[in-house]
Amino acid sequence: MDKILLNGSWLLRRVGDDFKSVVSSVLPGDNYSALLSYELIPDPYIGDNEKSVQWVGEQSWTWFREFEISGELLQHRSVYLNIDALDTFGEIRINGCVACQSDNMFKRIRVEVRDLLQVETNTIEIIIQPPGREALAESVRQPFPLYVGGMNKIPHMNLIRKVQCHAGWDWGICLPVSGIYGEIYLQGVNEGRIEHVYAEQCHEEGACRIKVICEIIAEVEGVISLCFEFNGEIINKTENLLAGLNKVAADFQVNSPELWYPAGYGSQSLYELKVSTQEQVIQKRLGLRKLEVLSEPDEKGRGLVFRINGIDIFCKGANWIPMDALPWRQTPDRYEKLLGDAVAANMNMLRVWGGGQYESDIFYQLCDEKGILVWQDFMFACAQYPSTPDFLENVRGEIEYQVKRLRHHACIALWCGDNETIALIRLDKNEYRNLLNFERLNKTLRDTVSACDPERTFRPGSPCRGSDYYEEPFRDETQGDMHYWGVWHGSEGFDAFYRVQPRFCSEFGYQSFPAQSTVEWYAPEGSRNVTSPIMEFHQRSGVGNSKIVEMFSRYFRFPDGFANFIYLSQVQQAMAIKTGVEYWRTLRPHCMGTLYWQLNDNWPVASWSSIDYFGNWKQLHYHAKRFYAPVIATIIQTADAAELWVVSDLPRGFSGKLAVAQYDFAGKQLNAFDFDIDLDAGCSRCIQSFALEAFRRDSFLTLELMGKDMYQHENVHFFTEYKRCDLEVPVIELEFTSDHEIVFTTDKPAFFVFAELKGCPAVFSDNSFTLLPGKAKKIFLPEPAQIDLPVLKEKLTVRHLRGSYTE
Ligand code: BMA
Repeated sequence: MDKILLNGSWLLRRVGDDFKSVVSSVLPGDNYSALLSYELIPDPYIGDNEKSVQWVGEQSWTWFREFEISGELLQHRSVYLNIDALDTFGEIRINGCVACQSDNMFKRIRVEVRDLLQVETNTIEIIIQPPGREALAESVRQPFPLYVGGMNKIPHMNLIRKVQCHAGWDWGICLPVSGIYGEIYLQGVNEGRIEHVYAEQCHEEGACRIKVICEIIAEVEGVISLCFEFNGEIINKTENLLAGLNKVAADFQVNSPELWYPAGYGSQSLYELKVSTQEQVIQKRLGLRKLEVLSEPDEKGRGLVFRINGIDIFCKGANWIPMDALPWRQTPDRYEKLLGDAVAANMNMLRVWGGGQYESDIFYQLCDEKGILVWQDFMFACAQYPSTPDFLENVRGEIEYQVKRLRHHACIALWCGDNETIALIRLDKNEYRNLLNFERLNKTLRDTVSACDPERTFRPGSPCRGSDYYEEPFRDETQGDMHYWGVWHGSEGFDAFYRVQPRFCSEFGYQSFPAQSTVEWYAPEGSRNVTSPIMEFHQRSGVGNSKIVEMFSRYFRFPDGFANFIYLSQVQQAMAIKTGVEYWRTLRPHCMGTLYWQLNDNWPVASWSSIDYFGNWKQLHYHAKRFYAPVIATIIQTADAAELWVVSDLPRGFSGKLAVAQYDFAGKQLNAFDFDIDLDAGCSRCIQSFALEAFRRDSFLTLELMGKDMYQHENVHFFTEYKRCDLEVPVIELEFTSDHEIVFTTDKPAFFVFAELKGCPAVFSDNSFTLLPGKAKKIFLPEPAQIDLPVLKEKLTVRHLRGSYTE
């Protein structure tokens, strides 16, 4: 027996309580989730329960369990304890003796414990201190005050190495959880312990050379036998080890490799890698691809281009935040679903945002499998961070561990220092001191990346102009990545997107409310009004609701009632992001990426997400599927012209037909134009510029793109704000042709037709679409809904724009 898993059932007790108040806590897991499963606290996501559960985060907690070991394990020269993540300030005791202490949840714990163990029954106890108390204590040790930003509810959160949004955010609940995540085990080794396995790739014409590197830590000098297996080839190595860190490498070559591509560009072939000693086996999967991140100066400034296997990728995606504020609920099936939803909306990149967490292995494995490139921030966001020697050393260990853990993943495209911390430097009059403070930490990040993963690019932060300098990061359209918040924080109209031409927009967003059923879940009857205290409690942006309402008044007729308010907020959000993305896609190759803020929620809340906490696709996500499609047609409307554009991200040519038709609101066709389309790989072209005066304002255009290979894309354009259009009242009829197929017909044009299944996060084949008279629309629930037809009919609600107001 070389390895003993300690995951599973532990006992949890509040420090100071007697043994009667023990509950069982399944690890990996957290204290809030354990208490919730015993109904010792109310569900923090409902109503304003968050307020009444803060005490949990203010206490110290002890996890305890017994385990048996055999004499055989103790025969090993070394037995170490592994804990993938301990959140955060913990002391680990084995049989009553302190094994180690922790202060950084982003660092793996590995500690020698053989001398603390005994044959047969042992005890392990992990005591975790309240994070807020530790943060406060840390603040006293700082040489000068650091600006903490406005997002966290717990003071000095920036001083501790814990998920920053555990203390709340402008979309996040404040739940200062404590917990233990990932794998917890004891491992016996005689020769040396494998710390990391990663690989370097060198691509040449028709072949790829792979150097597999195995890092081993030995307690004392010795000899190790290692077996490397890759692509059917086996290399055995016997090496002398010195005490401390050793590296053993094996070289492979794959001729005519099946290359790994991001989604939409080719397949995601993965090669199995296995490295083993007598006691340890490490298995990984490698995607072979040539990754280049280009930011060379050009005539406009400096772009940001991800080139994979020689193809310049237009990065389409969103920002990713932790999937749940309760870590216990971050389960593999939810990762699978959410990442599947990203790919289903034609995304090929996600940015793991710096206020959250380095994700668990399953996230990156799925991104490898699904072809999602990962822009990986390091975990610093919206605050100033310390640069004391202790802090830098702590962070250096964290970055080394995370980079070596993750660097074998084909999906990781970039290491990025932080989210928006540079911007805060100017908020303080001590600009030089703060700049030096920033640079010390950032240099530590950069130096650690170049030592641990020299193959990849490091950028100091997001946004920033380039790898080596950082001034004026937010509004630079000529260089690097940009966070554009003019629409939303800047209260500009959607046309403002047309006045910005980013090289790569890594953040821009617009808020909406979650699905009706989600709102009803957290807001009890009596509070279903957007400005009721509970609804405002589930809106964490102080300006959120007023911005939504104010923008309604610019574009829409005011909605009737609560349900239409929620519905219209989603229409508005979808229109905002669609406007930005479609315009910026026409700018390629000037602009080569759009990642909207944000893909997901970590609790049920009004936010910028396109998928709500329960997995319901908001209307934005259905629009994303269309506006992120590989080939699109769109109208860019200027002061006097309606420009018809087609954009293709395909790595090969595209040919097909584009049918443009003009209708009035009664559904009468006024005009029709047909175009033959022939596009080169990865290009954008203005097909025609129509004089705007040629079009009546009380009409709309439909664009239907049909490729020779059955490819289809549809779009709709209005010439003026929706509120100025006298839409006719449509009568929409539904025919249920099976339990997962519905045919929609209408007598008048209907816009943003949106079907929802109450209480069931079903994803429809299409939604939030335009329905025209004489053109039936068939919608599928992808899997047989497993709902009886009568129940399906009862649970289905259908809304549309004209139905959201009376007149
Ligand atoms: C961005 C993010 C987050 C924030 C969002 C909305 O800049 O980095 O910090 O949640 O804005 O305000």
